[in-house]
Amino acid sequence: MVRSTAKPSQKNARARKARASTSLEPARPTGKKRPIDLYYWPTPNGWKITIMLEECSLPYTMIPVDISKGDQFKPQFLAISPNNRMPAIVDHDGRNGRPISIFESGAILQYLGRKTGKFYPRDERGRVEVDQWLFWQMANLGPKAGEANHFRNYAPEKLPYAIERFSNEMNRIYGVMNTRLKDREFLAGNYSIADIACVGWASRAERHGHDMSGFPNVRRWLEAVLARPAVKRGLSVKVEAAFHVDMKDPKVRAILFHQKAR
Ligand SMILES: N[C@@H](CCC(=O)N[C@@H](CS)C(=O)NCC(=O)O)C(=O)O
Repeated sequence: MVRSTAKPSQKNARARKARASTSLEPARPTGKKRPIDLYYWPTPNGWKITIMLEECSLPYTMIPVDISKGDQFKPQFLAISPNNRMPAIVDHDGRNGRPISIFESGAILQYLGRKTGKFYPRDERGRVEVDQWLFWQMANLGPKAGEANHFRNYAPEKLPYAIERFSNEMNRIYGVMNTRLKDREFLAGNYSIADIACVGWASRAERHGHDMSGFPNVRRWLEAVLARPAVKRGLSVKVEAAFHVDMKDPKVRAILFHQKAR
C-alpha cells in the first residue's frame, strides 16, 4: 500500500505541522515520482479528492488551506486556484513530466481518473454516464447542500423562505438520486468518480437535518460506498486546526460569508 503523507509518522509530525501551519509551501521530497500536492480542508469538497487519491493509491502531501483564516486568498494559492476555493492539486509528474495544477473538484476527479485509468471509463458511453452524474453533483447536490446548510446553521437570522427553498431542493435532489439508484448499484452503473463526488454531502445529509427515510436506494448506496476502505481513509483525513474553528467568530464569518470582488 502506498503510504499517504497525509498520515505522517509521529516522528516527523511536529515538523510537518509547523510547516503546514505557517505557509502554503508544499513539501519537495526528492526521488523520481513526487507525491501530488493536495490543497485541502476537511469538507465534502476536500473529501472528494482524499477519497480518490486513496482509491487510486496515489501518494500525496496534504497542505492545509485554512479557509477560516483566509489562506484561500494568499497569492500562492490563488495562482493555482483563482476562485479562492479548495480543493486544488499540483501533480509534479503531469503529462510529459511537467507539473500541472488543477482547481475545481470535478476537474480534479476527471484528471485523476484519466491519469490512473480508474473509476472513469475510457469508452465514450461509459464516460458520458459518469460525466452526467459528476456534473449533476457539481451543479446540484454540492451547491444546494451548501446553501441549505448555510441558511439552516450559519445565517445570522432564520429566514424561513430560504430554509424552505433549499430544503425542498435537497428533497428533490435526493429524490432524483433515489430514482437513479433504483435499478443500479452506483450512479453510473459501476463505482466511479460520480459516486466519489457525492458521498461527502450524502454522508452528512441526516446530521444536516434532511429526512432520508423516503430514499431507501440512496441509503443502500451510501452504506455500500461508506464501507469501502479507501472512502473511510479519505473521509478521515483530518486537520487539527479545523476542530478549533468558531463559526460564530465575526472574523471567521467576515472571511467566509462577506466575500466580494478583490
Ligand atoms: N466548486 C468548487 C467548490 C469548492 C468549495 O466551495 N470549497 C470551499 C470549502 S467546501 C472553500 O474553499 N471555501 C473557501 C471560501 O469560501 O472562501 C469545487 O468543487 O472545487
